[in-house]
Amino acid sequence: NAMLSWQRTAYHFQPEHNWMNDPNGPLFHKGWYHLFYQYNPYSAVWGNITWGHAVSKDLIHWLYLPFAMVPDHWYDFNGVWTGSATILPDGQIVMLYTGNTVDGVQVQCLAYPANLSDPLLLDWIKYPGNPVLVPPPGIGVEDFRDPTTAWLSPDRDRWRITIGSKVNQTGISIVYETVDFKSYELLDGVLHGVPGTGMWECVDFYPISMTEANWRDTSVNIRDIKHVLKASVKDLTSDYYALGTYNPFENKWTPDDQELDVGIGLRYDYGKYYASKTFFDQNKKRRILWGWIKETDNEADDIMKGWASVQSIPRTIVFDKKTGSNILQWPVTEVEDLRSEVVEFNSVKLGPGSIAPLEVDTASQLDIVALFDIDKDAVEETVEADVVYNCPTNGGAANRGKLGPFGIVVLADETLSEGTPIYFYAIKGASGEVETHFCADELRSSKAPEVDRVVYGSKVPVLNGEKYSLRSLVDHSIVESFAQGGRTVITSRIYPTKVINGASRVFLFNNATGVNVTASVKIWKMDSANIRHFPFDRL
Ligand code: DQQ
Repeated sequence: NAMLSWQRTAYHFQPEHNWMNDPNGPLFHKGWYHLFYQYNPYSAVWGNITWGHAVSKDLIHWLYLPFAMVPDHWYDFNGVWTGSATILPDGQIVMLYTGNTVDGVQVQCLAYPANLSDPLLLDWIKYPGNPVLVPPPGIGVEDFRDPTTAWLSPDRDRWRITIGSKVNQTGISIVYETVDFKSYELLDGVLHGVPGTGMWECVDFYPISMTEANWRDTSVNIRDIKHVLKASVKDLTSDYYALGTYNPFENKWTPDDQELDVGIGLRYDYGKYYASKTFFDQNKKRRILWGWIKETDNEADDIMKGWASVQSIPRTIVFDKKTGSNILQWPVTEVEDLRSEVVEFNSVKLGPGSIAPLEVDTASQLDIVALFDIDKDAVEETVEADVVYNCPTNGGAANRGKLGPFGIVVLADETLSEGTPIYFYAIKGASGEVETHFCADELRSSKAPEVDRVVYGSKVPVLNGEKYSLRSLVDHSIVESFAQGGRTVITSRIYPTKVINGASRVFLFNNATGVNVTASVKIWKMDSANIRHFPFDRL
């Protein structure tokens, strides 16, 4: 089936065959970036969870390695589940992961590389004393998983980790202290909890510098630092984060803004994105975020394709100094090495209700950067009654307002019978304030019968003097879109039926009724990444 094979991505990481989910234990060691991932060796649906393993020099081109860990002990017989790596000051690598036991109990297990001098870290030893942690009193045996990277206690003589759980419907993160990663002490209270959010999976906890672009390792805790707490909220299948302050003496993290707490406030990504994990890249002094992007077609198609899921392009994370209230996510600069031919469209005028095709051939692998200016006088004169806008429920790009929507349409066919608009929608309330939303509309993305077709999105801060700016990475069935330098991000899985290689189109549009828009766009064709098996025979 040509359509199904067209959907395979060209520069996003995915295994050759079968099912993949969460990224696990990312780390940099002796010149190589390592990615481990939840993997089913036998089929394109979830099960038999094993740790897949791949390495890269640049986070873009990858070499598949043999499995790092398989479910072969009583304590992980039902799955070698998600875990994280910690690099100790002496260079040792500690891997903690969740084992799902023969009886379906979630326990934490320790593993380490057999040979640290091997840059590929091919062999992993499971600690003979596993499991190192079992669910504590009061915690359900199926609600105790996904240990984080460890950070140092204030005296720097003990390590701390946190593990996601829930009590009734309150999502929580539990903290343990350890010296040797073999025996642990449960700390009083919880790092944080939010009522009503349910089970917290894949908790992540790390410092973010408010002043420096360069990153700090996970253990730093000084004044110009905030801490990010992220939970993958199972009931909402979404990754929520919040900025806050960590008090290590009290074992407490407090959000900056109660109303933007974990699970009720900001999301890393307003599209399809889950079970993410960061690591500190000591090679380039930056924090990098990985995330799992699930299919939104149906299981039968996944089985026919023979694969399911991709990983996002790794993103750097920094604090947004301008707003002070969010992080910025941006594709690692290495992805720009895949850019080849570029086409530029400068100052394209888009009157209300207009659409302009952009001459780009083979539009299925692209890096698009677009800037939009809207007519200031028209904005001044616009008075809207107090409009409430919400991307998912306001009818997508066909719904016209005075100041939006305007943006791009990707993965479209010539006649626009299929296409996915990525756009801004500005509204001016009675107060005079302009509020902007960033959305991705899948309603007409595919004529296939059984795929999700939703509108994603959320608000995005657009500050005085800023243009509206977006960047979209298009790679066959995935589009990752970043607004205002990465303040709001949306990942879409799209399954066009009309677009076969070479025939896909990009359009600019302005569907606002009351404003002229001027657009400037740069579009790079993206080469395919080299993702293949490690050539052991040539060693
Ligand atoms: N996936 C893993 C769990 C984790 C979940 C199992 C999140 O450890 O909680 O494959 O997607």
